[in-house]
Amino acid sequence: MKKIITYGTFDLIHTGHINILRRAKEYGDYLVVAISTDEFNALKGKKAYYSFEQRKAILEAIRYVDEVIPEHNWEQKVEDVKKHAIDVFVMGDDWKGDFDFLQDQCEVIYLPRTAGISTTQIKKDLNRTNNG
Ligand code: C2G
Repeated sequence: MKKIITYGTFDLIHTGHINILRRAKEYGDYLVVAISTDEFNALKGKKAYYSFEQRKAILEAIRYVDEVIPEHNWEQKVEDVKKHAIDVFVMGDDWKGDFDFLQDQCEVIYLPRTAGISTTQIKKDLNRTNNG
């Protein structure tokens, strides 16, 4: 069984997230998604709208996702790849190069981001609409 892993906050799920999850799954048979805990998001300077538990429940309902695990820190990826016997690590290409250190453990693939959509943009648009 070929296992894939990807990481992210996955807040306010949108088609950009769905696209990368669908394309990541195409590289194997089993997709593990590590989602940032609320505490780690604070470290990333991000505040998710949905809590970790809500984001986890939403991801587990997506057909491409087989397992959801917590992402507590930047350092856990080496351990995760070992522990989950991962064959392929996939991230959006805004991270291109940042995780090449995993190349001696597994295949590292960066996929093009979906243009024109992001959680930040959604929040901005909603604020503008609500505030007239
Ligand atoms: N993404 C995408 N297209 C978009 C928006 C996001 O392909 N329009 C991808 C990102 O490249 C990333 C994944 O969706 O691979 C999750 O994006 P975020 O939830 O914004 O995650 P991020 O803040 O990049 O956290 O250790 C890695 C971090 O946890 C990644």
